[in-house]
Amino acid sequence: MTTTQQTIATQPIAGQRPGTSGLRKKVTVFQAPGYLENFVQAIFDSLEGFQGKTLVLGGDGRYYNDVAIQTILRMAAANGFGRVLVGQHGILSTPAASCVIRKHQAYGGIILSASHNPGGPEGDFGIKYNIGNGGPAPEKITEAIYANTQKITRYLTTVGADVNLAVQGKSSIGEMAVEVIDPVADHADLLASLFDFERIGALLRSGSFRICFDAMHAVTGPYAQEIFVKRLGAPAGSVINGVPLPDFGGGHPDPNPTYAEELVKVMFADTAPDFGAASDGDGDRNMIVGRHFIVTPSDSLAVLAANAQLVPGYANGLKGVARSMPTSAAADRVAEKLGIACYETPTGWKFFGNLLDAGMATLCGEESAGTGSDHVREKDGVWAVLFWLNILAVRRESVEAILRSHWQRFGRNFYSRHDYEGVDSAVANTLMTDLRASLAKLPGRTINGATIQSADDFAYTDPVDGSVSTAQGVRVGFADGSRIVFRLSGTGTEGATLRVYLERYEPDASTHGVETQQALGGLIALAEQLAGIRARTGRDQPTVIT
Ligand code: VG1
Ligand code: CO
Repeated sequence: MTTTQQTIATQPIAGQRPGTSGLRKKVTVFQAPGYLENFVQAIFDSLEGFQGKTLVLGGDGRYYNDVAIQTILRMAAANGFGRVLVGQHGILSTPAASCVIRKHQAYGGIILSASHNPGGPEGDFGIKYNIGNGGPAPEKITEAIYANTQKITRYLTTVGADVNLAVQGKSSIGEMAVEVIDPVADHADLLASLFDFERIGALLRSGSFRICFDAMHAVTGPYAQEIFVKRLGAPAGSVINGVPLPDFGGGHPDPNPTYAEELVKVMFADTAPDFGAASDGDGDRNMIVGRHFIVTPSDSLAVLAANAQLVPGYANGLKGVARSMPTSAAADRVAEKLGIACYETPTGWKFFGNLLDAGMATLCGEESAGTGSDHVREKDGVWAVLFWLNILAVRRESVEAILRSHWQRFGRNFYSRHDYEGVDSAVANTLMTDLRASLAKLPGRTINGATIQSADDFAYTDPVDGSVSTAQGVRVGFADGSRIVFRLSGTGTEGATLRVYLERYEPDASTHGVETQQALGGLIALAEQLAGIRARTGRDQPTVIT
């Protein structure tokens, strides 16, 4: 292909600081001239020694994915990459991209996704950079990228025809090779090496155990089809909303009881299947539902850790577990029984990378429905579903029975997250500033009969490289071990989202059946007293409760 390299003059664009997981903005913002190009060039300018090396490229298939991929291919060629591995149709789920980076020893990868945020021309778009271990770039790199966006003067690109992404195969842009790869195969093979596909397949084909996987018209459709239907033999109707659409069918691809309404309906019907699951826009989250029973993500992590020895890939035991700070301590209790370490990190998968690389943790999880292991360096939705299916195939008990016996053994961490979405940014920031200012005076105070034992703004020192991350969320701990955490989302694109995380430990099995919001009623009232959410935001209830 004939190509001409071009250097295009540009100017810094404000607001290109990556958040919890990459840069996320409205599609219309990304469509502005130079917006995507500036950020991509800022990524390349923050890297060293990639000349001639391999870049992995793909996204969740949302609106603008196809346009952005062609732009990035041209820029990668002009910047001197030797080869790009790009998913067919521009598709790669986030965990699959991580898998491909690792398997093909790429220099790094660019993933196009705004994950659980809605898509379409009026929706969101996102981009993030992953390093050679397959995981999200650490803060040191994301901050360097941001610094570059503030001083950028030019970007490099090439002029030439688009690469045909519809068919797998090799082509080139100038000196750079382009390989359009099967987006599913590498990831499916890796998962097949970890789980007992024979046993899971036998269960799914038995006719006495039915599953429903809701791909929410997002990226996991093809992965679920290949793995659950083709390789494991589940009946075709086991995957619903399996065709990826640029606008996710108008839905909100966030697998929680509010947005995965259709799955919840199926799983609470009289004729409900035995097991239900959903994943998000880019395939890294998972929601696990039993018959008439929703599993909270924090409990799910704890159950996986407690049953890991039943799964071939983890039968030799876990090196440790790690959870994000706002995730419940259910996993800590399992780790304690297993005699392994449990690490507490800030929100966002990038903080697990060092622990996984150093062999300090095997399983990681977040309360936001992310679970994963050292098989890749991202959370992995289909992996979590297979882990559950493997446990179910061995134990042959219902999801609910497994949870109830888990609580009996370890006690129950009642847990809920209340999100207030689209709050005025200034109001949300003042709320957090005021909370932070009140922290020093809180310990020792008694409110509504509850004594505050500790109060701080979570700071994390990475045990591997010593890097420090501050202001990661306000924590208020009570004398009975209960906890409230307040933080602002770093993935939203409209105003601010206030997240309030509530947790109470209950050892007494006779009260484990109490409805969660009721069990947390006292804490919900305390959160209101501490932060004044109603008066400040004008909201009398959260937008989403998970
Ligand atoms: C949210 C979740 C966090 C997760 C992040 C990316 O971040 O709380 O646990 O790692 O999304 O997930 P925040 O800053 O909005 O709370 V994904 O699946 O959207 O890439
Ligand atoms: Co996601």
